Amino acid sequence: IPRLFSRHCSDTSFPPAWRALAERELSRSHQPVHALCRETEGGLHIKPVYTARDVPSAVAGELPGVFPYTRGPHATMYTLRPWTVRQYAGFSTVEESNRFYRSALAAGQTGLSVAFDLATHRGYDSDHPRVAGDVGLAGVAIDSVEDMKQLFAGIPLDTASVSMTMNGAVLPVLAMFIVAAAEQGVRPEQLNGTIQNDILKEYMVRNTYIYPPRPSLRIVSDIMGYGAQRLPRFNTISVSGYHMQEAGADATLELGFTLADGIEYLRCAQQAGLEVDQVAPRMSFFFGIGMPFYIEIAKLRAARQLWAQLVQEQFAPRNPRSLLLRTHCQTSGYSLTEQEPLNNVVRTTVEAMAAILGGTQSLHTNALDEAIALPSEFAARVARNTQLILQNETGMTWVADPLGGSYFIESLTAQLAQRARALIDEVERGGGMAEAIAQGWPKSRIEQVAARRQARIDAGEEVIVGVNKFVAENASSRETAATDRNASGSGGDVDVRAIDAEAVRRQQCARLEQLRAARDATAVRRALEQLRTAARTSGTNLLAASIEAARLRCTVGEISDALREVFGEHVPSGSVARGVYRAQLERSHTDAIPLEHILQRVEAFAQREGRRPRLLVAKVGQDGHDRGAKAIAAGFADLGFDVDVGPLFQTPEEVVRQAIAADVHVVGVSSQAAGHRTLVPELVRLLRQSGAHGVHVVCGGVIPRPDYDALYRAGVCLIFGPGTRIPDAVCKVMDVLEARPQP
Ligand code: SCD
Repeated sequence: IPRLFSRHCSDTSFPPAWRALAERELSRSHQPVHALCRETEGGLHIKPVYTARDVPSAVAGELPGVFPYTRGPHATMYTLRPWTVRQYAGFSTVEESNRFYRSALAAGQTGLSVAFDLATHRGYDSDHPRVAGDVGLAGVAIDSVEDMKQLFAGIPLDTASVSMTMNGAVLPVLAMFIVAAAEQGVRPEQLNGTIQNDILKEYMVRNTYIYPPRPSLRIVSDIMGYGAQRLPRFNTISVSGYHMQEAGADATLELGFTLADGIEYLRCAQQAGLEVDQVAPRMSFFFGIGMPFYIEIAKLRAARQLWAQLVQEQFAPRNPRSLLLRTHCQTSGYSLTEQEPLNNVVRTTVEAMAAILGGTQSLHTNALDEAIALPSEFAARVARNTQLILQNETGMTWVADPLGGSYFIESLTAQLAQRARALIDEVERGGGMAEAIAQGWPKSRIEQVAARRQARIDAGEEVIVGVNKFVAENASSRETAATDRNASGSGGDVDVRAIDAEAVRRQQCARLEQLRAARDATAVRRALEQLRTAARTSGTNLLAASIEAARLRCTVGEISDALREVFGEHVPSGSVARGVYRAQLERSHTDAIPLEHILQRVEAFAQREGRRPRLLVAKVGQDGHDRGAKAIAAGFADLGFDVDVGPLFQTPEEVVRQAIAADVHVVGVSSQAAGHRTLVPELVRLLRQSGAHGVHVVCGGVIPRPDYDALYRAGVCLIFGPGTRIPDAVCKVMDVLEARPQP
């Protein structure tokens, strides 16, 4: 949190006795007491001391398990049952992931959480040409019920609590889960777990959508409707703020937009003829927990309070369970650094403590190597043990809401609730969250905050230990050029998990072939036709139709394609937050960045070449994580480049076509999901084949050091790891451009 002088600290903000003492202590540094007040980037005001006068009067009577549930959804909280240790995992094949889940449960994990690969997320079978670089990489590949059965082999689905993060291809995946359970002898009524099924935030930040918003919202309410009838123990939606935080949202934006999404889903369910008490008790939430410790604790408390009040006001439920906000939390991936990865254990522990003190129901703690690659077995064990230590060794479970009544935490909770409420009111006045998303303003507000924060980090105003301050002496430059490839960064000293993506894809393709040969082709055709008919007409539940299709061994791709034919596909519009990054840098007045020099260098290039250096920021494969790409685009544009931002989910051929059409100097590929290994070499090859020899390819994102050599050999000229300052990246790219022969 930056320390800023806050105009909101008035003379009456402090008790006179404290003020006198503070003034005496400050006299040596000639500072006023106001200098100790802070205003966070998100606009929260933090004073150096709090007293009973700062606590809203209503707080005194609040109890855990009692409206408005600020202090927790249950009266006894962890004293009766601690939070669920639920680590999000999934990689390569179903056999590998199944082995991992079983060993995690044996080692103390209490819930499962499945990560699917990007091909599955986007509703493609593993043999589809668009997903050649994505199968089995950022999660497990699922093509059919047979895969799903294997994923849970030996795991009894009537007792295991399973969360599945799926939004785009939510129908086939949930259907296959229900069928796999049935073939284990478990009825839908016995299933307990959660499906994410939160499509609104996909359009805003996460990008694993398939269909346009309207039919997607129908899918959400069909799933809630089916759940109300058949899945009494299953949470049919997990309304997620986590991804907003990862995309750059501050606490107020995350809280406000997430709860506004929740309200929109309840309205959707109501419009589909469901009662609030049929769906709200099985809605759950999901928040990200970053490093601002107190703010994150207050955020969870404010979330429960606001949700209970909003649902009470707008839907007047009869069942008090409809008012409970129950949540999963995940520590922040964005807060992790490639440099000195062991520091990440400390960061994750602090974040986990905030989630626990905030009263989460379920928790994922990130692995120390997640800024570098998919978690290794070792890193996953440390992450799990972090929770087990907190749960078993510290006494953190002894008391319900241990910070309840803290002057500061109660005051901060009230402040956050008030700010988020103002944002929710703004959304509601504009017609609700679906309308706001259609207009695009929540996304651009998050992107602006992200660009400003990137500038503050680049200027060293926000400290990240080992990255922009207290850098280890032996740490090399993070931007490693092809000519400097022996430099080993400090991120290189942990083993990373490598996945043989080609082998996974071959195995999945062989399985698909077998499946298609063995099933009843006529029944499959009929089931897919029924699904299309259900999609065309309202009133037939799409999950019920998908379950029948899954039972007959239709694949994820086939079910998704049947719906694509009727619903079409969502086409996102690209945006870049221009001007924000540079304005923040200028405000920072930092000597660390030679802003004028960089601008002059770019200008000189433009004079010489007759046009500005032009960069195409590209995302290849099904990797929709675009915070890095957006930050790069905003920063380069503000430092003088002409910047094109390519659409998401491109094939290498499509990127090459756009690069040539726009006549760019540089293609910058941002990779967060390991697709770079196959897709980037292919991209360079196609560029060369097209005769575009002068176009340079640079890469950035989560790229493990062991991959660097192969990328350089393939023709990539620069690789930028996490933590790279944008001005440094601009200078490196300018070095390359200036070294070219003059036109
Ligand atoms: C618990 N219970 C209590 C109690 N504590 N009852 C009385 N007194 C107490 N003190 C009861 C609950 O009511 C419930 O029973 C049961 O015990 C289980 O507790 P729970 O609190 O519901 O816990 P859990 O089953 O773990 O469910 C937690 C959530 C659930 C509700 C939050 O939705 C969940 O697990 N979500 C996880 C989502 C997830 O993993 N997402 C990963 C996302 P009843 O049920 O009978 O009431 C990953 C992701 O997106 C990563 C990023 C990316 O990919 O982009």
